[in-house]
Amino acid sequence: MLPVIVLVGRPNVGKSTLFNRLTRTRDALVADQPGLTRDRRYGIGVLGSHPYVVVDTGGLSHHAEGVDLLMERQVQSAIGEADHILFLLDAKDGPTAGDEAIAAELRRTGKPVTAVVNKSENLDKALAAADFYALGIGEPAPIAAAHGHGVKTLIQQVLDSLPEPDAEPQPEQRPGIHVAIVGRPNVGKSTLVNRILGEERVVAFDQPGTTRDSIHIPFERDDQAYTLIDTAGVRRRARIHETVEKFSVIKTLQAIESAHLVLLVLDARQGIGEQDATLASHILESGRALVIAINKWDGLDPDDRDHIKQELQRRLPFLDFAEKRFISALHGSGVGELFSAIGHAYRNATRGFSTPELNRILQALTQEHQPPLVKGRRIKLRYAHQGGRNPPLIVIHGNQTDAMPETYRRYLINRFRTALDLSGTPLRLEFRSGENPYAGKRNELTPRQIQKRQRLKSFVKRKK
Ligand SMILES: Nc1nc2c(ncn2[C@@H]2O[C@H](COP(=O)(O)OP(=O)(O)OP(=O)(O)O)[C@@H](O)[C@H]2O)c(=O)[nH]1
Ligand SMILES: [Mg+2]
Repeated sequence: MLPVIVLVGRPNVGKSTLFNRLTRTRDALVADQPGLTRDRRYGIGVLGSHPYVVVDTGGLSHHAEGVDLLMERQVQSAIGEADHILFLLDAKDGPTAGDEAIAAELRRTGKPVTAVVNKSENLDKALAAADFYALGIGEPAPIAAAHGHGVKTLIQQVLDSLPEPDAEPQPEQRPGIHVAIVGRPNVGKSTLVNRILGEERVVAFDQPGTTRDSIHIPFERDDQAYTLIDTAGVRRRARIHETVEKFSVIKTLQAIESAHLVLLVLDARQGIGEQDATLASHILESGRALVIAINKWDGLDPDDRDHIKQELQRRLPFLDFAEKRFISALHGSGVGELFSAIGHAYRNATRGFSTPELNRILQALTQEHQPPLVKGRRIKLRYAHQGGRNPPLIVIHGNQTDAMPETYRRYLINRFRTALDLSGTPLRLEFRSGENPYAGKRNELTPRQIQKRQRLKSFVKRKK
């Protein structure tokens, strides 16, 4: 499970500035998608290869100060789910009465807290920090969120201070395709999980330890192993009807992150709301393969069905890569088709592409539509190869690729997707300029050609 770092502090101390800095790399991957709404309060940050959840508790509480701010229900629930709290302070203001009130409350939570002294860029860092010792939170860490000073060190210290995860089996060790079932409360997640498991052999599963833990349930279907990651909370198998779910964005983010594939459940009777769009944005940022289940399809009249299909197109255009299945979790209709879509999406997400195939496509696409001119010089795209799986990543080497406009990138993504018949998974492109490892002396050989040549060379040597 990803560790959770929660940012708290008076208004205007720089929580959102720090949040944006920590989550920015992720955003960049899905830049400028039309229709994408981003919930700016929850995000994923990455330090080295260690992802973590960040929560910005500000923004809601524009008039609240001190303890009032911490009394907000959303702030309290974030603090409840935190592994570590960063208590932001303003170096220019020095400690205020509001800060002291928050400090006293935070000490009471018993959670690990670091006092973070922001806006320290033009100050003597040690002196700026010293002012805040009196809050009794321990040694304050000076940073300047707007400039990035001290931020990496701070996060490194926080991550290092977290207790080692338990010896329980890590999610990676559980068998098969890991499917996270996510959706806002009462879309029918629990009913769907019961439907799926009611029909299949359940091996065994863990009970959640804390409110934010999901349940991992291994099972098999048509000789394929799966692990369901159920975010809906504790259920009884016998009880088909849902009770009120304890919904947690943090739990959902963690489930998405630990899954190979996400099953997003929507409610055909409620339409697509703000919370659905926010979850959809998080899924897109994660890069996971995706199947969308539109639930409660039973008994809808044709007009309503048309309406929801249009809504999908209008509200979630950035998820058009995902396969959609219309189901009734209650009656079980469409659940079989759901699994064929899951299998299909997973296979596509983990497929390997040959370098010659990618280069053939790249050549055809750049011939059909040349990359644009930048300051009178044309962007050149020379060579493509696969850089990763789930999501598939295609790395394209060329010149001036930093200036690549979003429209041309989208053209390439869409057409690569069609050419590779790649539904069910996002596709990422990465451009690299001036570092084509196969360019120059070697005259743009593919890795395979290089390998062949080397083999030939050593063969010739041995003959001598
Ligand atoms: N000088 C300086 N200004 C900063 C720094 N970090 C943030 N600021 C500025 O402080 C102001 C408030 O920053 P925000 O990030 O919006 O603060 P916040 O804590 O999210 O505020 P609320 O959401 O209203 O509680 C903005 O004008 C920022 O540009 C910093 O490191 N140095
Ligand atoms: Mg803010």
